[in-house]
Amino acid sequence: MNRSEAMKIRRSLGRAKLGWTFGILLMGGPLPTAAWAAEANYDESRVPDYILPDPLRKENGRPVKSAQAWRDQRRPELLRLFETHVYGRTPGPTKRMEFKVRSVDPDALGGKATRKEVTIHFGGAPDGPQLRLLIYAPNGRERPAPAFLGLNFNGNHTVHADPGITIAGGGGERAAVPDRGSSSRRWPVETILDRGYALVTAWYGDLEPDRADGWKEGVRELFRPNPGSREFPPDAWGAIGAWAWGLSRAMDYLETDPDIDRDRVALIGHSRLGKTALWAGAQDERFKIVISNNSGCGGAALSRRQFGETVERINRVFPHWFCARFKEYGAGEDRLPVDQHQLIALIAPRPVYVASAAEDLWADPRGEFLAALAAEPVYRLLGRPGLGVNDPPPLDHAVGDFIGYHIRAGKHDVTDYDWAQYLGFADRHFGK
Ligand code: GTR
Repeated sequence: MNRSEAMKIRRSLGRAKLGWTFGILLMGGPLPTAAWAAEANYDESRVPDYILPDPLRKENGRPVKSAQAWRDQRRPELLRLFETHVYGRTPGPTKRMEFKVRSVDPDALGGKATRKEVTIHFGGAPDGPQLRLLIYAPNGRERPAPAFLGLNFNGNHTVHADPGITIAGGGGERAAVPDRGSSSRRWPVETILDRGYALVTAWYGDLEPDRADGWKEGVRELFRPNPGSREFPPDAWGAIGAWAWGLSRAMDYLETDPDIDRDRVALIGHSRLGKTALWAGAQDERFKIVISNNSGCGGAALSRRQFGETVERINRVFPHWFCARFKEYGAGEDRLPVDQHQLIALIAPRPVYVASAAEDLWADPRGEFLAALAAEPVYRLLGRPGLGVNDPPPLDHAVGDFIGYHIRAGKHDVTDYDWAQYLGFADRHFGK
């Protein structure tokens, strides 16, 4: 992206900022008060000047001008840059993988759905790492169902109070096993089913516990030439890579499930799992829609803006999420050979949805919008209309075609409003 384009984007967002701030003040919502939030920059005038790397052009190279050149050259090149500098390299499918259907209830949720629990075993050992999928497929349909697939934070039994769900998985960073249905507010299972979609979910901690030494117990260990060692090459994958890899393995299973339409699987993730969904969707083209809910730094937000959470801070607090080399950029985002708009562009021409929340300044809503906007040239090259606007929309007003965007009133969360937009977006793109 050249300087004038970058400046244009910045100017248009400069105007929008006023509207958002105004909205937040009107709602009287609390701004983040924790110490970490206080040290972060939330002042738009202190956002440094920056130039975004061009999604269509290698530094000092010629711009890619055809869909074929994008596909054959630029796309693989960008993927490699994200592997080398941000998320680390993802290995292939797996050494030995086995699907075991644990339970099927064709009469779940009062007859609305068929509930299935399927365990994917990795590495050939029954007590090795495994991913436990919970699947609800709508009943009374004639064809395989399109599906939403997303990892959950606290265990499958937290997405719905359904007593038939096996209690499995803990609470991520929390120790105690949370109650049944305790995250159900974020998973409108009945609504999803009523709209004709299946829901597939799994606890992210099955793939790797979310803590600095979680690698010892997760899938990354299966692939290391030196298991147990604390030495990681600079481009060895981090936990986000491992979680994303698990989503692809879930997809491997879904391709074999007769209840699921493998050509209409939408990937969804919130926050760190939104970062994960974007990285999984960038790598694996079997995901036909990718949805990032409040994914922020290392997700949909531009790193170069250093607004809210920064590369320095995310690497310090979550050293296990990214590859070791990413830590070099905490002291200089402008040296990063990529920025997050290029991650969004890697999903093109497939539909992608980026959602922000007005009070979630930590995730830099404006940086998320800007990244979506700056991914547009790739969609355009591939003949797909993107956002269709140059300025962020008002609160609670969804925009876009192949790139969807909204900024919802309220906090960092997944709400019914968010889901209503995602269901509409999927209806439109899956031709329902
Ligand atoms: C925060 C982190 C964010 C976001 C969030 C979440 O602590 O700084 O990047 O990922 O957690 O996942 O809930």
